Amino acid sequence: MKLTGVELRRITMPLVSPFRTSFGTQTSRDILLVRVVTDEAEGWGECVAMSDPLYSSEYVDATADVLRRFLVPALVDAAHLDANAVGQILAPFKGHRMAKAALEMAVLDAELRAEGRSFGRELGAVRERVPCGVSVGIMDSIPALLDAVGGYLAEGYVRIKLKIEPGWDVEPVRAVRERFGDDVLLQVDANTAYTLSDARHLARLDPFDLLLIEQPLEEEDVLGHADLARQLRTPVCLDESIVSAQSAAAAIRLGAAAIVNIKPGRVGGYLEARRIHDVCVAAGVPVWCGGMLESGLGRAANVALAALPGFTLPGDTSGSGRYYRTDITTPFVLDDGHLTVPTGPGLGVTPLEDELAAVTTSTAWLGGGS
Ligand code: NPG
Repeated sequence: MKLTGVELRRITMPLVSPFRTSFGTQTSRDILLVRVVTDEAEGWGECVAMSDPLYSSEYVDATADVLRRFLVPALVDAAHLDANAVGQILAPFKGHRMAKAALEMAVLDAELRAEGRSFGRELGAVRERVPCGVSVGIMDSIPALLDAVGGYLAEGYVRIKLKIEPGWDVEPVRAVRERFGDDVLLQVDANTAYTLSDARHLARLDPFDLLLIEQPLEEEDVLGHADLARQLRTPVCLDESIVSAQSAAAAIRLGAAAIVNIKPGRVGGYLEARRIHDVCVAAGVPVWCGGMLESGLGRAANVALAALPGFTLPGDTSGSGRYYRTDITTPFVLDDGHLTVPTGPGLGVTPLEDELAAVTTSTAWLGGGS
C-alpha cells in the first residue's frame, strides 16, 4: 500500500455516569481518531490517550502533535506500507506508544479491508465471542457501589473489577463479597495508588479470594511489585508497568507479574499486544484485555484480541452502553455476558456518519492531496 494521507479527528463523547479512579474523575471522553487513506483502502484507528497525563505520560494534544510532526510524515515517505512495517518505520521516535498504536491500528484496518480479512482472523482469534467484565469506579458510598455492582451483574457481566485507592479498598471489597457472595469473579485495580509500605494493609484483601490486584505500585517499580507479590496471597497483575513484550518478559522473570493486563494502546499497538500474549502464554501467565473507555472502533479490535487463546480471564471489554448512550459505530451489546467478535473485513465496524458528525469537535488533514 501507499499512504495518501491521514485525517486526525477529535471527538468528545459524554459518559453515562462519572467514572472515578485513583487518578481522577471523568465525565466525558476526549478521543483522537485516525483515518488513514491509502491507494487501496481506508482504515480507522483510535488513540487511547486521555485529555490529561494522569494514567501515563501521554495525553491527547501530545499524541496529535507527535502524529502531525513526526509519525505521519515518516509513513507518508514510505514507498511500501503495511502494518508490520509501521513499528519499524516509527522505531527511531522514542516512546509515544499510544500515538503509534493508533496509527498502526488504522494501517492494519486499511490493509485487512483491502484483503477482506478481519482483525480476529489476522490476530489469531480462536473464539467467536468473549466473556465480559466491567470496571466499577470509586463511589461516594458503599450503598451506591452495591447498587452499581448489582446492576452490572443483572446485565450479565461475568466479572467485576473494583477501582481502589487508600481509604476505599478493604471495606468495598468486603461489602461486595457479603452482598453478592463468593462465586462472583472479583478483582481490584489500584492504578499505582499504593507504596510497598502498604503491603500489610493490602494483605487484608487476601481473605476475599480475589482473582488479582492490578498495578498497586507505581509504573517503574517492577522490583517493588515482586517484593509485594511475596507478601500477598492475591496474585499481582501488572498494567501500567507493561509497555512492551520485553518489559513483560522481564516482569514475569522477576516474579512481579503473575497475570498481565494487555492494552494495545499502552504497548504500541495490536501487533505488540499479540507478542506480549505470546510471551505470557510461553511463560504460563494468564492475560486479559484491558479497556480505556474506547468507542466502538477500539472496542471492535479489543474484542478480537480478547479472543486469542491466552486470554483466559474476562477482560474490560464491556458493552458500549457501559460508558456511552450513543456509540459512533453500531453498538456492542452484551449477550449472556459475552460480546461477539466481529468477522467483517478489518475492524468489522465503521463509524456511522451522523453519530460521528454529532461528536466531532475538529478535523485536520495531514499528508498529500484529498
Ligand atoms: O472498560 O474501557 C473500560 C475501562 C476499564 O478501568 C478501566 N480502565 O486503569 O484500566 C484502567 C482504566 C483506565 C481507563 C485507564 C481510562 C486509563 C484511562
